[in-house]
Amino acid sequence: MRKTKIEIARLIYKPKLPASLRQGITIKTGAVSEPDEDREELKKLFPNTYGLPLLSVESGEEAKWPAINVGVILSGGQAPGGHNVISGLYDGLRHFNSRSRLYGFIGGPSGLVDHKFIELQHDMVDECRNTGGFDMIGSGRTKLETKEQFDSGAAICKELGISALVIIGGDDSNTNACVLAEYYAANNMGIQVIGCPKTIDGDLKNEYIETSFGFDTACKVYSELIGNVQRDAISAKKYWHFVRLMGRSASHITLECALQTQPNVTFISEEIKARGMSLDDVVDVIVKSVVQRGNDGLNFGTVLVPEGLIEFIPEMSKLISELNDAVSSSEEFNKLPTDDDKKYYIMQALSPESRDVYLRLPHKIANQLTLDRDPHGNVQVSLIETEKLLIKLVSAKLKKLKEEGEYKGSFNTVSHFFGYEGRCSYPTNFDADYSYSLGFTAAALIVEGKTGYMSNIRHLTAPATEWVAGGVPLTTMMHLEKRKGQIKPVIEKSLVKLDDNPFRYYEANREVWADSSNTYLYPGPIQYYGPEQICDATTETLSLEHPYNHM
Ligand code: FBP
Repeated sequence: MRKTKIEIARLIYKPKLPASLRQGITIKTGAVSEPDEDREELKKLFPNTYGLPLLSVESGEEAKWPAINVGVILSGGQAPGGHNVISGLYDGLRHFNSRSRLYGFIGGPSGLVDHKFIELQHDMVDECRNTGGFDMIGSGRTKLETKEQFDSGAAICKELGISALVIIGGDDSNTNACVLAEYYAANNMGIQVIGCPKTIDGDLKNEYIETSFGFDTACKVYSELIGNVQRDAISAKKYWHFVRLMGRSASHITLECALQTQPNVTFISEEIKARGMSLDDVVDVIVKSVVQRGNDGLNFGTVLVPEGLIEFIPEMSKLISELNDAVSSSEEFNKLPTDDDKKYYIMQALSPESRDVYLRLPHKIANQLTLDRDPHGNVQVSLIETEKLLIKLVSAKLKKLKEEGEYKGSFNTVSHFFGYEGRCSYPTNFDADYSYSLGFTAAALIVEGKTGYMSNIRHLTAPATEWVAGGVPLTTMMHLEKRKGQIKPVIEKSLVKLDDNPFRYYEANREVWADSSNTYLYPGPIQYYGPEQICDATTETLSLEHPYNHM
């Protein structure tokens, strides 16, 4: 089959591993670790996997490790590096015992439940090394949470002689991995479960996990595009570009792209919520920059909008929740014959404040809020074109300011949504090395008989040879949270913290980025070959959170 030059080159790239994983290994047991909160409740819920020690994988003697059959599952949205976790796991298992076998469950967690699998052979793994995408075995969003699913999984594991599962996913999938590990341990089913931190959103991180794989690559792809758009804007001098960026709820991607490109205006949803900003306040931030720049003759600029913004604006989140209550389970609503009837019904159901917000929304957005709903009947927030909503509202304000003689510029806009463009890119060297190391570490944890752990690599801003491999008990990252009205044990989703270095850097600089100074940065495309300081550098976020001073 025909391949591009970059694909051919990437297939033979050898991902870098921490020095400790190169030969024999030994697992060093650290302190017993416990979650920060809800200890008693979690101890009761996870009696077999609670209170395990932190582990580090260190260099050791070559030994005779057992041959093991392992199953691997990709869960949730694509993230660059998924294939490398699998190739690292495959190579790791065979490094420890060449008779070990690896099965891939097809189409995500449902593959385990429905017994759809494939044995991964050497040539299949070789075909996918350092490539983007999850097409090797596919992914899915089925949640593993019921006893029937767990038992069905155990049955196929028994049939194939599988004694360990690796689940590659985000916070929810690793929460499920934790529950599965406990269930198999409690019932002596002889199946270990190990998780790996995946998601472009960057919201699976904590005291133990520095970042998820995929975030580095996705942010670099988006930042290249934003930089290119900025260069076009400053060349043509006639458009304001509004860019909505993926990231279901946390704004890590948007913050990282802002740090890489220095656009005129950036919104961080977590700040909007913390400051209780209204839709009007948000619009005013853009208007201020547009007016200042326009009056200085600069009728162009860039605005970054996180995908989840709308749900973090208090009045919008109230409106969305009232809409969900009003329409999600209402048969009466579903039977109404016309869109106008539906709108009338909604108007009656809303509180006066939410009705007011709803009435001020442009027609198309109001429709997206009420008529486009998911299978549960809830508003599909991710489909809302927030960037277009902001353009409309900003235009209306500028028109008024122009009439009052306070604004002399012109306001022409182009809107973008960058999301899928970044999820399947060839992983950067960082993501290729990191995800391969995560897979290899998972193999080490498995051959050493561990279960209920997340594969973990630390000191990620150091050169890869100095990275530290290990395992964190999944229960250590758990806490209790209300989900759909019920208290559940979950791994906490990490939102942008307003007192951490990345946000503080952005906050300290944003006024200059917004004014007429034109401080754009142009990161350019991802580099795979060349000087290490360019090719292996990771994100601004990670560098600001974990400055390299480990040795
Ligand atoms: P994960 O949390 O599963 O990694 O997915 C992240 C993400 O890419 C979000 O950024 C985005 O909101 C969502 O998936 C899109 O989902 P879908 O693939 O179903 O369109």
